[in-house]
Amino acid sequence: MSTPLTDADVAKMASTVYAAQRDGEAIPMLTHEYPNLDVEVGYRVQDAVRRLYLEDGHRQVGWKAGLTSKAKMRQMNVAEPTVGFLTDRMSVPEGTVIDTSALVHPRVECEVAFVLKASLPKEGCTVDDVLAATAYVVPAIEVIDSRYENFKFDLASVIADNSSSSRFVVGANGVRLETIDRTTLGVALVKNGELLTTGASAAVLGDPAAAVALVATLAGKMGQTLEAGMTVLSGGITAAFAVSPGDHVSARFQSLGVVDVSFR
Ligand code: OOG
Ligand code: MG
Repeated sequence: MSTPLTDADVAKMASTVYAAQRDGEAIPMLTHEYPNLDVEVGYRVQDAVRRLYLEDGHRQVGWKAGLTSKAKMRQMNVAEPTVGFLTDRMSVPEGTVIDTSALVHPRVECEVAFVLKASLPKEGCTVDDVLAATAYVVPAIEVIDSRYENFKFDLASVIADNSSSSRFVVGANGVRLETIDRTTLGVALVKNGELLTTGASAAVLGDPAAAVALVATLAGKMGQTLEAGMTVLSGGITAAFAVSPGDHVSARFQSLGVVDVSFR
């Protein structure tokens, strides 16, 4: 029988993940060394990683949903949505050229980002709660970067790695939810002028606001609250695409406008 994981194991896993994120170095999947790592312990590791960021002077600016669309679940072979935290230094202003040498194997995905004007309930958060608490939505590109070798992971390992959070860029124009149909927003993801894929916001749990409600509930289980002023990424609408130095990517959203990012 294998022994249960201890607080010391959680702390050790968190410092391994934190160092890999900081240095942009690939590590073996945590479940190789810790076969007992499950979703519950994965979130304890993620929470410990979050605390290491805060201790190092980073500021939390939001949360994200992961694996909320079939396209993402299929691509990563993981069948359950996850949550992750976003910090000030993950937030990249539009127009910045992201240095890929600081990352392991970055990929881009297009998402609808919600900016909150009120906090969300930690338990039983509903779509109506999300609608009432949202100041506006913005088009976003998330740059994900699994720290695991070959971008391969299982559910518990990706949760421990903060759901592959790395960088994110939001567009300049905030749009009020009342003025759009948030479930039928079309999006075209373009790299170097070539269309990579298209999608619609309904791909995210039928309604990206439902993903935000789920994030509130999952973060709530870690004792955390989605607060006013925070940005919440609702999850990739399509599969994610690898990027290399020299690439330029735009996500062109119906009703929300365009968001761009480049890589060096
Ligand atoms: C996990 C993170 C997924 C999303 O939007 O689905 C994610 C991964 O695919 O590496 O951010
Ligand atoms: Mg994402």
